This record gives sequence, structure tokens and C-alpha cells, in this order.
Amino acid sequence: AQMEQTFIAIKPDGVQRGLISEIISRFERKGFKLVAIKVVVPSKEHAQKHYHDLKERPFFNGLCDFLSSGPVVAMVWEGEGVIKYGRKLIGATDPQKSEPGTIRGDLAVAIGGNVIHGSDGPETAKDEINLWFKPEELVSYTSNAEKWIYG
Ligand code: DAT
Ligand code: MG
Repeated sequence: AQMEQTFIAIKPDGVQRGLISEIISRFERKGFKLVAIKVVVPSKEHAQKHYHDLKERPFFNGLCDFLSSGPVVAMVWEGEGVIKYGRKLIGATDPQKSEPGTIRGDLAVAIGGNVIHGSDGPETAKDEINLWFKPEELVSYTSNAEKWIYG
């Protein structure tokens, strides 16, 4: 199995709406492995770093205010294809366009409250994990279920 890691965050709206366990369970049941997790209120500066690719967009300031407005559940999930498939579990950016069955499709209605973030590729996954976590906050372990998940 080609193992990779991705950065997933439950945004302040997802936390306030009580969707933490619902969201975590979708990644867990799929067979992905949680290797880091913490609850943090990111500073505005941290949010700006996280979304630096979008700094020219008109919604950038509001987006950074939103992400830093309350607790976020920051996580690293590991597994074969987890970066791309994590995005699939999450669904399209605009919940009006997300398919039913996806996290945003099932749990959100507006782009300003789309409940979750997921890295969009291997480079951003690496950068985002480094931005949100110290190396020692990630654990390495073998899950007994792995031989059943990966065959
Ligand atoms: P994603 O979160 O699906 O990776 P993105 O990286 O393009 O989407 O944008 C990051 C976040 O910015 C997104 O989750 C919600 C917000 N956003 C994106 N496009 C927007 C828009 N046109 N108007 C308002 N907010 C937007
Ligand atoms: Mg993105």
C-alpha cells in the first residue's frame, strides 16, 4: 500500500454544530487511520498562512476571520490514496454542488459554512501538516485492522 497523509480540519461551524463525531466517523469507517488530532483556535495570522494561496481573492479576509473565529479540530489522516479520496468524502467546495453522500452534501448548505477543510494535493498536504502540527504530535502505529482493510 502506498501510504500518504493528509490534513483535515473541522471548521468552527462544524464544531459549533456538533458534527465532530459524525465527520470523524466517516474517515474512520472508510478505513483511514487517525495519526494526529487537536482542538485549537487558530490566530488570524495562522489562518492567513493556511489559506495563503487565496490571498488575492475577495473573500480572503472574511474566510480568515471565519477560520479563526472559534475552535477547529485539526487532524492528520493516513492511508492509501487518502489525499484524493479524502476530498471525495468531503465533496465539492460549494455545498449546493456537493453530491449527497459527501460530508458537505449531507451536512452543509452554504459555501461560508462548509464545515470541513481537506488538503488538495501532496504538496499542500505536506505544507499544511507542517503548519498545524509539530513532527512529535504525529504518531506512528500499526492498526490491527490494516491487514483486513488492505488485504
Ligand atoms: P476547498 O475548501 O474545497 O479546498 P478552496 O480551497 O477553493 O476550496 O477555498 C477555501 C475555502 O474558501 C472554501 O472552503 C470556502 C471559501 N471559498 C471558496 N470559494 C469561495 C467563494 N467564491 N466565496 C466565498 N467563499 C469561498
Ligand atoms: Mg482548498
